[in-house]
Order: sequence, then C-alpha cells, then structure tokens
Amino acid sequence: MSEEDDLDLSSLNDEELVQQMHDDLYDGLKEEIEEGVNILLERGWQPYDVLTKALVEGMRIVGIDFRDGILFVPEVLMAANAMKGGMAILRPLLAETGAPKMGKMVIGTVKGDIHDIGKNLVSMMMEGAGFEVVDIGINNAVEDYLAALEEHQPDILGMSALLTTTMPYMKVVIEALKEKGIRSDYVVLVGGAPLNEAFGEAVGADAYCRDAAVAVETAKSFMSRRQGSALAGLQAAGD
Ligand code: B1M
Repeated sequence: MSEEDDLDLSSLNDEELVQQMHDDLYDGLKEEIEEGVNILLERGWQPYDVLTKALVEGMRIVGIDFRDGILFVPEVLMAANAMKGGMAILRPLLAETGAPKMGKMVIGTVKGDIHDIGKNLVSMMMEGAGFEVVDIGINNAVEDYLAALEEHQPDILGMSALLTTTMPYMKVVIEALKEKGIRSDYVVLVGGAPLNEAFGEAVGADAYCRDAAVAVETAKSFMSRRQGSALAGLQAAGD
C-alpha cells in the first residue's frame, strides 16, 4: 500500500486538506475529492467556499498545466470527472434556498464545444439563487437553442464557450434570434474563459459574465429591470 493510500484526510487541518484536494483533483481521484468535500462540509464550510476554494481553484491549476503541455486530455478528463463528483454533492446544497423563483434560464455550450464544467457551475449557482434552469448540454447548434427557447419560454438564454474557435458561434445564434424577430424576448448572457466584455458586446449579447457569481448577479439585475418595466407598463395602462 502506498503512502497516499494511508493518508487520512480527516486528520489534516483545513488548509492542508484544501491543498491535498488540489493535488487529488490534479490526480483525478474522484473518491478522495468526494471525501474531502464531505469533510469540509462537516466542519461547517459553506458549500460555495468548498466549491470555489477547493474545487474551482484546483481546476485552475489543472488548466495551467494543460496549457503548458504537462497534463494531457486523459488526465484532464479524470480531473474533470473528480470535480463533477464533488459538484454533485454540492449541487443540492447550493440549490437549497427555498427562494421564490427569480426567473427561468435555458443554458448550453455552443456547437463544436464539449466543455461543460463552467456551464454546470453556472447552472448550479443560478438554481441556488432561485432560478429555474433548463440545461441543454454541450455542442448545441442554432436549431437546438431555438427549439429549447420555444419549448421552455425562458427569460434568459445563457451560452458558454471555452474555445477561441467556438466562441464566434454565439454571434450565429444571436443573429438567428434577430432574424426570427425574437431577440428582444430574451436576455442573452454569455460566458467562458476566453471571452471578455468587448466580445460580449461585439456579438450582441446583453452581458458577458466573468464567472458563475457574476452570472447570478447579472441575471438578477436584468430580472428586476424587466419586472420594473413590466410594472411600469401595467401602471401606465391603468392611468
Ligand atoms: Co479543454 N481547453 N480542450 N478540455 N480545457 C481549455 C479550454 C484550454 C484553454 C486549455 C489550455 O490550452 N490551456 C484550451 C483552449 C485553447 C483555446 O481555445 N485557445 C483547450 C483545448 C485546446 C481543448 C481541446 C481542443 C484539446 C484537444 O483535444 N487537443 C479539446 C476540445 C474539445 C472540444 O470542446 N471540442 C479539449 C478537451 C477538454 C477535456 C474534454 C479534456 C476537458 C473538458 C471536460 C468537461 O468540461 N467535461 C477540458 C478541460 C477540463 C479544460 C480546462 C483545463 C478547464 C476548463 C474548466 O472546466 N474550467 C481548460 C483550461 C482553462 O480554462 N483554464 C481547457 C473550470 C471552469 C469552472 O471554468 O469553464 O471558465 P470555466 O467557467 C467559468 C467562467 O468561464 C464562467 O463561469 C464559470 C464558473 O465560474 N462561465 C460562464 C462559463 N460558461 C459560462 C456561461 C455563462 C456565464 C458564465 O452563461 C450565462
């Protein structure tokens, strides 16, 4: 048995445990990640802190070594799988707000792109903030977005892209909405590591969201503006 196998995660203090979880994520050790998440929760950590400090930060480190050619696709897939194990534990906790529904969002990763961790995180955080989320998955063509919008009638359309080669597809989707005359029916929010504010503006989105927390804040602010103008419309009709 190796030294690693002997390691009792619960004997580590918080800082050591988080460090160990970064290493375990790097090594794609799903069970250890799940155990680490449970230990931190038992110690009274907020689910959001476990998510950001232990999991997202660990994945950031994986991303750097992937970029630098130190890690390859199979290893990164294992890390992603371990991250998903941890996220599955946190998901119901983040969603457990009992808040009234804030609005509805359809979200999906664009065509040609199979990255879904960031999108899943956004979905979780939006659910946690009281939004109803319809996640249409990865590799979505224009037709998939249009069909989902028609079926679910959301307030918000969210699109995610992690590749510089797939992010321009967001414009294709937004142009299709314009052609159909339904662009203004939805708040369009976009996100993903290679995007920025200027890109969001250039493709005609309502806003670019740097991370999941910003996505929640942006969605909330658009919903309150929408509700405000609906109310103003009702008042004007009553005058
Ligand atoms: Co990929 N990959 N990958 N990959 N991968 C990147 C994106 C890359 C930057 C790595 C690198 O070189 N450093 C690079 C892209 C380079 C570029 O475009 N210029 C890259 C590459 C090249 C590739 C392949 C082409 C590799 C290959 O096959 N040779 C291939 C492409 C496959 C495809 O999509 N067609 C590929 C494959 C993979 C895996 C399958 C191995 C795996 C994905 C597993 C999965 O998602 N199920 C993978 C991973 C894991 C990564 C990195 C390491 C991590 C991405 C991630 O999950 N980050 C990534 C490196 C990096 O980004 N640093 C990389 C954690 C996540 C929480 O952050 O997704 O940014 P992020 O989401 C954030 C925000 O961006 C924002 O909120 C989220 C939470 O805070 N956000 C939104 C995201 N979407 C949003 C939507 C919104 C709002 C906010 O809507 C409202």
